[in-house]
Amino acid sequence: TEDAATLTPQSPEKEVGKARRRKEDARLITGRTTWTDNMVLPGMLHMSVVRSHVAHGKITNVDVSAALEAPGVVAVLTGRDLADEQGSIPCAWPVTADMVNPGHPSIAVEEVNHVGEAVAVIIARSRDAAADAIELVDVDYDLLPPVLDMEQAVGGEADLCHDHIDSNTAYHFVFDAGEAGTGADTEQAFADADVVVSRRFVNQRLIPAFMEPRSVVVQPQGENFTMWSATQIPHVLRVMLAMVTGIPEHKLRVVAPDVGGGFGGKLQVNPEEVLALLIARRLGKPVKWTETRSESLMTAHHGRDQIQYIDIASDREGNVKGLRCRILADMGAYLRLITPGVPALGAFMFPGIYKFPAYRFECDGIFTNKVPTDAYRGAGRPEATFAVERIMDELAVELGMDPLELRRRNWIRAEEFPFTTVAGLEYDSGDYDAATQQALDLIGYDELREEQRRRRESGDPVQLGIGFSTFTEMCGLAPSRVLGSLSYGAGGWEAASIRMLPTGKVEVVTGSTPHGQGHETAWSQLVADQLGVPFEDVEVLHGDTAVSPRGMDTYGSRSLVVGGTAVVKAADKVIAKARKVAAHLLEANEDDLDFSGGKFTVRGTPGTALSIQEIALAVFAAHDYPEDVEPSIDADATFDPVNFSFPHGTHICAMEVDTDTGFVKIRKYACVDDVGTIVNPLIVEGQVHGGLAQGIAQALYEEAVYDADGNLTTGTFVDYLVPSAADLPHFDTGNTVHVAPGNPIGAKGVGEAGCIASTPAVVNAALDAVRHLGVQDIRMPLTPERVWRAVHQGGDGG
Ligand code: MCN
Repeated sequence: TEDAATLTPQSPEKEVGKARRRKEDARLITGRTTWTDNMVLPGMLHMSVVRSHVAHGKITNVDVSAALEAPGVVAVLTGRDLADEQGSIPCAWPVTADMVNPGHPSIAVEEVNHVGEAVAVIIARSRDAAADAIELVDVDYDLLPPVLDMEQAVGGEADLCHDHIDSNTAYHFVFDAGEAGTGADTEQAFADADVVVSRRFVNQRLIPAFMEPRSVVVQPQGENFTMWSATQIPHVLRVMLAMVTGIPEHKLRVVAPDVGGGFGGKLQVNPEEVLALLIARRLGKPVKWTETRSESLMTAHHGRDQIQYIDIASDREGNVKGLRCRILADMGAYLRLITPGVPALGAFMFPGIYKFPAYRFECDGIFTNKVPTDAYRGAGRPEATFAVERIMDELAVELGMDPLELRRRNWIRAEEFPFTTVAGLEYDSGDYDAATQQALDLIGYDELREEQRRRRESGDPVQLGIGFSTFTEMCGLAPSRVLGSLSYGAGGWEAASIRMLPTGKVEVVTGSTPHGQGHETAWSQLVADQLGVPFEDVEVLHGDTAVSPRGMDTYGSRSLVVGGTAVVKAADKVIAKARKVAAHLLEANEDDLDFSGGKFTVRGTPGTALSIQEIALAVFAAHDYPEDVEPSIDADATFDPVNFSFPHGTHICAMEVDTDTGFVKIRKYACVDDVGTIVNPLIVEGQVHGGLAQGIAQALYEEAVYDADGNLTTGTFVDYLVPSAADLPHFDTGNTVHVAPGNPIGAKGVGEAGCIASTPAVVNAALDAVRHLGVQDIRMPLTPERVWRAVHQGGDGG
């Protein structure tokens, strides 16, 4: 790694590896903190949004006169009123040079392209007054036919999603390993293969469903503006807002106070953020907007939504020969921050952990008159993992092989790392055999197979299935040069600063922006070890562009690998600075000083010691420091690794399927993840649990459904089924540890792993239970009705 720091634990009892309870949790759980919606500013006005109830139409008239008369209403603005200043929200990831981008207005001017699009905003003295006036705004539309089905959208006679663009295809992205020089010719590989299995998988549309709804407050102060927003990306947001509104970046401060979850759903530049800023500027008053839960489900970006045509080629012995993927990816109506890049990122993960000699990936990004899609936990990698882990099972069935045996035959062996895949990625480290063996032991595999056999033989209406997912993923989204070559505008490096305060306490400023991941705790553990100071003496500051001016924020399970390493590097610099002062104070040569447990000692004279915390005070209060040193013990650092990190794991699900009712029940779930060095095992386990909940939810419960007119019919939590803890099984989790060579901590990301891995394990388990009844596929989510139909009527139950 370029200019890597070294992780040198100093305290006698190491903090890294300790299952510390999260120091931020008391305030997060009790709510004794500032969420954006808690903020009340003098003279603050409230914004509500009038939204389109049609999926596609020309706006012929917006009558705001009645709303303007309503009590408490201060202003009502339409798209036309804001047309000159609203700009277009940019898309930061144009995946091809000829990608078609219709632009993304914050508020519709001429035309609406999905239900829920903003057509007017109301500004009132109270939130209730703003909400009540919504129904007083009359909007007339000339209806246009909505484009809702991707396969129809690319058919010959299709209606158009945007009538000023003559196709519904935003881009056609191809990765061909033969052409890239990373693999053999795919067509030839398929022509020469003994067996080819082809499947069409539907990876359904999901809603991120974070706990805290989106919320924004803007305070104008002369030419300056402060925005508080429940966002994952205050740094990126500030840049984008400056570009969209023309407000100079240095006049704009963005603060993400404590944020109640994001899962990729708050990795966005929201139209409402732009609108609140424009209106605060126009009226010279603070403005707040907080969405309702239904607004959130209907208008915050969605995730996934791919139709996948997957072909796998193999010889009779089960040695895979090639993989061919053709993807239709639903963009929704607009290209938002990284909409087009989500499936393109997945392109590199479809081969999974297997040694495919040949690989071709093609993806069409399709416009539909639905809310745009974008990142949702895993962003591109769950879709890829689902496809490859499902098709491996299908091939195993075709070959009459054990699905685990097929995987073993084809996966990268421990001694082959680092391994360059057919997609051109260099996987860093791991041992798939070891993780799998541990997972098999955890779940009690042999007994489960025995039970499966008994149930099958006795014709038990409740059948048992066992499903595998042996996955890897690329995370620690960083290597700037790689991301730059993919035209990816975010990610990359991360920054950190450390300041020793006079009393010896330590302030750590990080560019990452936690919204539930526990960085304050983990970063404190890193710093406590590096500087040899008590864990409690470290305070971690984040999420405010005035406090942490440089940062790339939190997504792509990047924060520990990239941001944590920047913290370690800053700590090394702090120690180097303190060493100079220590040499001066101890009247010794710098080279004769040892630093351990937070103390400098002079080699050979063990009695003389000075702690780094004492040095901080000496510099501040006694003004005692050498001439060539600045009077502060602080340092800035950035880190930009040269590769991604590649956590991996084996997930096994044992599932009961009641063939009479279609009900499924996860009997056991075991997973062994390898995330390299673990900084905090409690946080890691929590991250895996949360990820599993979301991955299992895709398999069993969640789906965003639109009706034939383009209305979201799952617009409440009654219809969009987010599981609670009671719906989920006990998880048996374990770890193997293969350190990541690309960062000094040796860590790999964990924030998305559970979500990426679990979905195919669950679906494979359900299919394993009922294959002998002739079932080939069941469409997600596996509702009782679908399972029952697949068992009793054939097809995928959809
Ligand atoms: N960690 C560790 N040892 C490791 C790896 C990670 O102790 N080997 C710890 C880290 O110190 C950090 C946490 O685990 O406290 C997650 O670290 P990391 O994998 O670096 O992921 P990020 O912090 O970058 O978080 C992003 C990731 C993503 S992409 C989504 S989506 C997601 C997730 O985190 N959204 C979440 N987890 C979430 N958890 C909560 N509560 N809320 C969200 O919105």
